[in-house]
Amino acid sequence: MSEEYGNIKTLIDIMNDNGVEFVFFNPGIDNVPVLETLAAYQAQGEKSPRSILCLDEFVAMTAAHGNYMASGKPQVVSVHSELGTLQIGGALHNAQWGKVPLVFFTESYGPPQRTNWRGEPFDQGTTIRNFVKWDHYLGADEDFGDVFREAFRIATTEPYGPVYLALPREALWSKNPATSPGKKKKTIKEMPTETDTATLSRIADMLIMAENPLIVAGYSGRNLESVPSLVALAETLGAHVLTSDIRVNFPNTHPLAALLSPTTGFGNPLLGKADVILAIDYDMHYASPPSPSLPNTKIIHVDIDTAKKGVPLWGKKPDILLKADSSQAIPALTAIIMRKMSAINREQFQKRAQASKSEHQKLDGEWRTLAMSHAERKPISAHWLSHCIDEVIDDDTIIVNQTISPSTIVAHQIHRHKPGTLLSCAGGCIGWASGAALGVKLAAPDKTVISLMGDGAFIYGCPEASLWSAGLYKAPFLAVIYNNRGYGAIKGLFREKYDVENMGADIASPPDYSLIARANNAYGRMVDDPADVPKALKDCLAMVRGRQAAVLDVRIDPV
Ligand SMILES: Cc1ncc(C[n+]2csc(CCOP(=O)(O)OP(=O)(O)O)c2C)c(N)n1
Repeated sequence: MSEEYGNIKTLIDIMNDNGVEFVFFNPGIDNVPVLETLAAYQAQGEKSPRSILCLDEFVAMTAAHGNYMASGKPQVVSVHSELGTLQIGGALHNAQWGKVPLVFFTESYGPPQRTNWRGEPFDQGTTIRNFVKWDHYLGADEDFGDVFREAFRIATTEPYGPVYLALPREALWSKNPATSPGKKKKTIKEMPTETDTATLSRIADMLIMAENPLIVAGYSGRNLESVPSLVALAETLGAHVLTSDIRVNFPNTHPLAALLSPTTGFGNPLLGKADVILAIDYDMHYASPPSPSLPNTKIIHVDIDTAKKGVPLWGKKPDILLKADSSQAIPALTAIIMRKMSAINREQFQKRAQASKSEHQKLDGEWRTLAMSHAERKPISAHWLSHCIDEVIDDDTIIVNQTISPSTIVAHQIHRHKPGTLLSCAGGCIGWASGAALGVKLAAPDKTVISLMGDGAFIYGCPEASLWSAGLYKAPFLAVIYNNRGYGAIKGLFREKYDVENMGADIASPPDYSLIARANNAYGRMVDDPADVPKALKDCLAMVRGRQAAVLDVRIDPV
């Protein structure tokens, strides 16, 4: 056991206290003591997180993001100074939007007297300040353990988010003895947010009175028990639920799940019909509202994050804003509604639910019929590919999804009802799915993990780095590429908004992605015939179950 690095031993104690299981890292010179000490702990079977080498920092951050989504546990990322920090890039934006409780640290870089172009002292934290909850440079007079404990406290206080520490070399290489547990400052645990029953009672009244209530859920499914409790709330009210694809918030197989028709354009028409919208844990980030609500629609917003950093909700303020932990608020609200509603209400809500059931069956059938009608269509359609994936997966398979232009198709053709079996990226940085799948598989080794992405996303995601780590750490996943040979979403936008047909954004003569897989000890396959898709998927999954990662490059219809 390396006795020398006292601060690192303190750090390992703190990570153990916080339930950290992995340190996703890429080395610099100054995190060597961390890596060496972790290796020594592991060699001696002492409790410590496992270090996971990622050959690109983007993958380290993304794997941590995926690991949190599947495990719910705090994460640690360690990379080289400002250079590793810059390489993390957009993965940090994704972790911020994904509210990932994460501590990442680097050594500080360059001589202390270094300045920026304004002559100000160089401040490494400015590189990432817009994307974290807190950043800190460890000063000479500060206690290493105190600062790390504070970092974890901030990251794991709701709403969760990433924090960043820049550490001087002397702190990482310090040979002072570890801070003894007796000297440890206590972490202040915040009391859980108590649900405000008076406000819930007002919400219940508003929902009972509503003609067309609509529930919109963003990330409530991060608490797995919230899925059945949201089902109970929706069934009590006979209300539709429109869910984001970030998580399984509500099963898309449930008769009250608000489906689109395959022929409808962007935005769910139910948003324009609802007289009361109950938004739960919902961020509307830079995307514009899917469709405007009625001017008199009442909006109720229940969220652990009510500040929303100035992000508006459909451009209007909610009529009721309740800061609450949705895993407590949802069942509490259902109980109040059940107590308050009359026999007439009950009958009316049941009728509403019944009408939704036949509508749901009709719409679901339309999607299926459309997919089946594409069974022989060339090039392969995204409907057919998604339908084939739906046919081959089991209830426990975890879909890690960052499809862009086919996202609505994926959301309707792939059926997910079990909590935790669909994970998507809340942020906008493309390239998330492969690294996230690596992190998910490390958190859920017994589950089949399938990541879905476009060809653009596959390349942004540093496929060599994620496949390599998947091989080394026996964390195999299947990556399915919806290969439309270009940046479909951007092309679609230009076509629709500016009538530009050719903007030169085709990835014409695409790389052979199956060879990238093979170069990294993964199984690679390319399909361009719709008849081959089911068998290719099965073969890839057989390889994954045999503990080898796989990439299926599906040449789909360019949009
Ligand atoms: C890192 C990054 N670069 C650029 C963009 C802008 N962008 C948004 S969608 C998109 C196209 C992505 O292509 P692909 O993953 O193949 O999906 P497709 O649109 O073809 O379905 C791009 C380039 C982004 N969001 N993130």
